[in-house]
Amino acid sequence: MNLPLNDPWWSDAVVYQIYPRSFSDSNGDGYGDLQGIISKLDYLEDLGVDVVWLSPIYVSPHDDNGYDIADYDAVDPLFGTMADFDELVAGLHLRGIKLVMDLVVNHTSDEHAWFAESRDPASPKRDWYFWRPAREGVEPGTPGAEPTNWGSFFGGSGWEYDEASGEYYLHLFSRKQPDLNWENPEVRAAVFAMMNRWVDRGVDGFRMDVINLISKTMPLADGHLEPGAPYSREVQRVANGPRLVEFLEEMNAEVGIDERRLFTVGEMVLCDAAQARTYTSRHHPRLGMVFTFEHMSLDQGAGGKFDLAPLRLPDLKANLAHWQAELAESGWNSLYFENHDQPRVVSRFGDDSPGHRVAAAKAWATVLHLHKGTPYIYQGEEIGMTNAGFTRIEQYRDIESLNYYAEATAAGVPAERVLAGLALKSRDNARTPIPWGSGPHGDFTRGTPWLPLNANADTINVQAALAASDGVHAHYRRLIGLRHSYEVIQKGVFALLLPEHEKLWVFTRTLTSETVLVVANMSSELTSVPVTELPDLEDAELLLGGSGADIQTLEPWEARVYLVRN
Ligand code: TEU
Repeated sequence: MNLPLNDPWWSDAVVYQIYPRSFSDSNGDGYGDLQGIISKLDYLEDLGVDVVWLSPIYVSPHDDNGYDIADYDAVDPLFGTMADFDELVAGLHLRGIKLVMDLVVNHTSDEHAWFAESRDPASPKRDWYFWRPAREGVEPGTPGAEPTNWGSFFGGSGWEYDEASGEYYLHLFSRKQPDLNWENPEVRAAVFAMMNRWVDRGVDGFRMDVINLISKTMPLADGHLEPGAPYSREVQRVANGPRLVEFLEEMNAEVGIDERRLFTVGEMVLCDAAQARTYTSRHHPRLGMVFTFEHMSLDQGAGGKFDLAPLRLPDLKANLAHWQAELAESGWNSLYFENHDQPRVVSRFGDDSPGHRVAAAKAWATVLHLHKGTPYIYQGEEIGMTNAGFTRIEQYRDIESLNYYAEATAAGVPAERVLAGLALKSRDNARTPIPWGSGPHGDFTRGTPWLPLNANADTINVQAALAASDGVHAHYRRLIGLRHSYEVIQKGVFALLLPEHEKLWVFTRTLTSETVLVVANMSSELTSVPVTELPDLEDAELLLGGSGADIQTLEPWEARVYLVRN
């Protein structure tokens, strides 16, 4: 069914992501939980967000912090009970906030009952996963015997040998995350039925984990191998497989995504803007929007995310502008700099030194939130939280970080270099618990936090942020208010100015007779503005930032938003 051409309800919405284990702990076990979230609902309402995206709370052995699900229909006792969940839904809805659940269906946990059954070659569920014999002519279980040469996203081979049956199963992520075989219609039916149960329970949509990996190019075959590399990184060839659109359309129909006006966002590794347009076009809606990775890879070299490269501002501006243009007429953008997999933006692209942190966090927020699309705030971003500042491998918990450390140091990379990469890029940078106040462990828990808090939690915490009338938190409230109030911010046509400028990020949004102009100094130096190249600001109204007086020179990280009525 096609969506009517009127705007979907999320076209003026702002989303807030909660990573439950790090949000707020109510019972003192060191892990955040559902009652902890419930205790902060007034905080979310006051911030003004419209949607909460909740990272996984399902039963899980937590090999990948809940992205390895053992039971899709039950709440992990670590987080609470189904009654707590119902209370959370009711509390959010009472405040006019919608709830979007994480949907992780490219893979399950190896402890899921489906996989347990599937281990038996005679089971009708054998085909629910990708079981394959060893490579022909190679002794099963020996090096090189994997059915294909694919590597896993978390290091090592993408295949795990199962001695009992003498076959291998595919896992694009950890060996405890076996990939589901979406070619099998029973798998799809089981997933759609599960989604329907959650919708019936009151959830308003889904954030779909690595959803463009569900259709794989069959038959599974070797990928290109770089000289000297043990495994192929061309696991990419399994993204955007030939049946992806078909599977998404079937899901849409079976779950009633359009009829029930459900919010959907598909996380898509290796998806370009043209593909995103076909997935999010409002004439053939398969998804509400897509999470791209392109802008998140501009500060890395050919060696992957831990191969650090400096960000060139013109590249980042160009990438966002490209997505704005590609999805301008048909399709819809998501807007994000942070999530539970990415480092803190103020440390990564900004300046987290005490003199610049607040202004830099506000500048990054301003440019993101003034683009066209749906902005996402990741918990803690709204108080300008910084990277974790870990210096020892013992401080990390993330499976990707630990595997990378083990592999890289074994391959002879000096530990200091590996730690330097992790300090900038590890996923744990985003996962440190939220400091609510300046008490022990930032008032996150009465017990011992599962991951250490940032060392700066005594100064960078929610209590301090709420007290600062011109701080990062107040700034986010204003940005959310602007999106709710101005149609030009929701719908205005985007245009990038001064694309090659190394420090200034300047763009306009235009709708009929109104133009919004954003001028931001994305650097820690005073920067002069070539005013003759900007729209005339004589009668402009300053909506946000600065004193409005002199725009010839911008302070470090000063960002201004003007409204010009033509
Ligand atoms: O992430 C998908 C993904 O490919 C990357 O973001 C990955 O986390 C890593 O950063 C690659 O370097 C999603 C989830 O967001 C992530 O937390 C899960 O670990 C992953 O899928 C598997 O479910």
